[in-house]
Amino acid sequence: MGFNQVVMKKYNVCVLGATGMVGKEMMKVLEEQNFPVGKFLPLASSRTAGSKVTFKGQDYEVIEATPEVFEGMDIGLFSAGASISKVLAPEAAKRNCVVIDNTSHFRMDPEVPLVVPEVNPQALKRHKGIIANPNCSTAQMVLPLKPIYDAVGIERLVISTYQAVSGWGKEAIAEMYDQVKTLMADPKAKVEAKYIFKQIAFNVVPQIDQFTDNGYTKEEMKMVNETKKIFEDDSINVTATCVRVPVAVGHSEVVNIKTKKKISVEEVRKLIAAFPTCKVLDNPSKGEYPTPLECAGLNDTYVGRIREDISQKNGIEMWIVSDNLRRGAALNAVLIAERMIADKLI
Ligand code: 3JN
Repeated sequence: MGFNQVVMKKYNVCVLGATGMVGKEMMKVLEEQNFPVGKFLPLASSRTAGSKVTFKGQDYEVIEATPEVFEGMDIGLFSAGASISKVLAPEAAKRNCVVIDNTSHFRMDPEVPLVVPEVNPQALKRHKGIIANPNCSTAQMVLPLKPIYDAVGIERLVISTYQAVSGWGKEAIAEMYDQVKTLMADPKAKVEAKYIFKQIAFNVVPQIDQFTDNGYTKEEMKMVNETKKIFEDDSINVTATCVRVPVAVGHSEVVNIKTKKKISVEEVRKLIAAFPTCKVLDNPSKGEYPTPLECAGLNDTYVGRIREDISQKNGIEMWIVSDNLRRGAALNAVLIAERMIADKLI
């Protein structure tokens, strides 16, 4: 896959959060997609500014992000945390640098489009300089749901996620491996849980982000609210339970869908297989279904275990797996930029 423009215009691109996992993935995806980058500027907060990154074989020093650095930049891919985006995204937008923001800060702002380009590209037209990238779990889920929504409508979604530790940053991955190492040496050892809420090695943790007043976590409420916004449909009933599992990269989701009209499993398989960037890997007789280990490093979203829900009318059950750092973050952001260029919105 690559991005070939008819006119070889180049765009000045900055990546804010260049030393983080998603920022690094953004640079990798820009390279792989052959994105028409003119000037490149890796940015970070004062904490990590000064370190070095490599982009397209060239070393760059990471610059501290201040409002002035966005002068002359065309596109800013932001992934340095919600509080940083809150301050710097409007500053960048003011300077005609279109911001594609991977944090939660602007996602539910009615003035800001929340976009998965294969699902709701039309929302980009309303942009005012800032576009929000959905939460990783939402982004990968709405892709295979879209053709089902269009064909038969969706009444309710019951979601259970199995989320990789990389969603919580590189420190969380290190914590998992450290705990595994310690416990392999001494199964009775007490390990410290600093980043994930409880021990993640040989465990699963039903808490991602903080709890809210209704008993759901923030991550769960992100899935509920963002799904409705992306489909522009508040009538979809959504409930979610988000669980951290000891996987490095790749989020998995069980999604139970109650459709408005009946649809067969065969039809669902066909619709998803025909949808861009989705692949069906669903052959129970051969033991074929996706796992996060197999999907890590890949761009597509994989769907398996598609079956009729035997407990209700018009119910479909499926298993959705994707690389959370790519589809859920870096790739989605770059695809938004590509789409905006193709639609002459940048
Ligand atoms: O843990 C995960 O798998 C996803 C985490 C996402 C996340 C973590 C900290 C802050 C977000 C997000 O993208 O919603 C945020 C945030 O921007 O609020």
